[in-house]
Amino acid sequence: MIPEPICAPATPPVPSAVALVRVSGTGLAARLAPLLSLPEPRTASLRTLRWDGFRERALVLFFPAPSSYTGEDLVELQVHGNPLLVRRLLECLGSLGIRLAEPGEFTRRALLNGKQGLLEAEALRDLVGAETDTQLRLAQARAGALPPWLQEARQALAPWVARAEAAVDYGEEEGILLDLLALNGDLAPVRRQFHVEQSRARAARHLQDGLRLALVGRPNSGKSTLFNVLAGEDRAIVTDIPGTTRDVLEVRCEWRGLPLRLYDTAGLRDTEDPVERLGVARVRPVLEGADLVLHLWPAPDPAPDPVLRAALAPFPGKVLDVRTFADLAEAPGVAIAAHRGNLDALEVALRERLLGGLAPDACLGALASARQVALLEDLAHQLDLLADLAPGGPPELPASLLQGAWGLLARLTGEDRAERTLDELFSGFCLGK
Ligand SMILES: Nc1nc2c(ncn2[C@@H]2O[C@H](COP(=O)(O)OP(=O)(O)OP(=O)(O)O)[C@@H](O)[C@H]2O)c(=O)[nH]1
Ligand SMILES: [Mg+2]
Repeated sequence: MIPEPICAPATPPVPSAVALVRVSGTGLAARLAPLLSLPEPRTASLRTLRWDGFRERALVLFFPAPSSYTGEDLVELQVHGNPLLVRRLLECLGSLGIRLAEPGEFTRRALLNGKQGLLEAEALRDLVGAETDTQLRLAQARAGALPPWLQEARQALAPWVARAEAAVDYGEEEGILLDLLALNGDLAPVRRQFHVEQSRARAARHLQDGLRLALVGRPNSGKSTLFNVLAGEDRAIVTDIPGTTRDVLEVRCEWRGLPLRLYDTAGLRDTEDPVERLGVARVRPVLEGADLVLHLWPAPDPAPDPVLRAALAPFPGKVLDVRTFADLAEAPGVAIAAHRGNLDALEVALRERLLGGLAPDACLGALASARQVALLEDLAHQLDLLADLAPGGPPELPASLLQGAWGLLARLTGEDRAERTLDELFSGFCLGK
């Protein structure tokens, strides 16, 4: 069945110099004939579009199938950037039997027509959504073809999947055995690579999402000062009056190559002030959502505040003690003086805790979406189970592990074309992509 032709604005609906409308489908020359005659392929040409009493000069580009983004005929119309004009033009296209595209439908067609792989399409979604330099670089590094290590894994696995299947099906009659030692020897480099990629992917995933850091501490422990220095702007009010911050403030920023989502909170303490109490009550959900809770504990304080200790007790794995006011006293561990820009210890600690010690650049090209990271974890686990099998057993178990790994690999690269994966992916796209 030939898919219906689709159209969509590729630029946002705000007044601007130029708006771009894309059309994709089969046989667009005939379909668009009432509106315009298509120019030479890949040559920008001026055309006057006439419909319903409108008369619009448009710059037109035509990419005939299959050499286009979608693999179908693709036409791009550049018109004046007036949202009303674009709406009327889309209505005119509708009257020619060209319907409005769903979000991501152009890319979906590119995928189905083999113009793009699933990993590429996911990188594209992340590229469009990137908010910091590091996120942009990460998405761009993933935008190419299948990573070589995935191709190598596929090549290494393929013959063993076939051999294991043969051993299960014909083992007894034909005497075909599965040599588990040779198998695991052969797959050892793949397994090692999976482990490397796993750490890279976990770190890349954090960078992709932005590291969620909650700043907590007793009143006047320097939370807002640190918040402002990391954000690179004076967002939070800083005073020497305890209880200055009463609400949760959020800022997204990039600090030393680390995309951060920072949450400044009210100092946790028992207080009679009703406004401050409300602020304290709002801290808990922030703690629950954070990747890491920075517990600011002024270096001159001999012990942390007991109210705070109790509040942080339910989150043992994700609290990092940060000693502030390190200019006033010595303290072990991560010690900083934010108002002097002395933050190196914090940078090291964040990389260690959240990126497994990797530098952001070391994550370039790594898998990064939640879907990809989850599949990679399963894949690595499958090969680990295989490596742990004792030799001499029946071939069914290794065969099913190999089959499992093979299936996961196909899901990861999108070869299995699962509709659910595609629906999930494209729901995150914007119109006209
Ligand atoms: N000497 C020194 N002073 C600091 C440091 N960090 C913050 N201060 C000062 O300590 C005071 C309190 O800082 P804030 O950042 O407002 O502290 P806070 O934890 O946000 O306080 P609340 O919002 O009231 O809970 C301000 O006068 C800051 O200038 C530091 O590392 N060294
Ligand atoms: Mg504050």
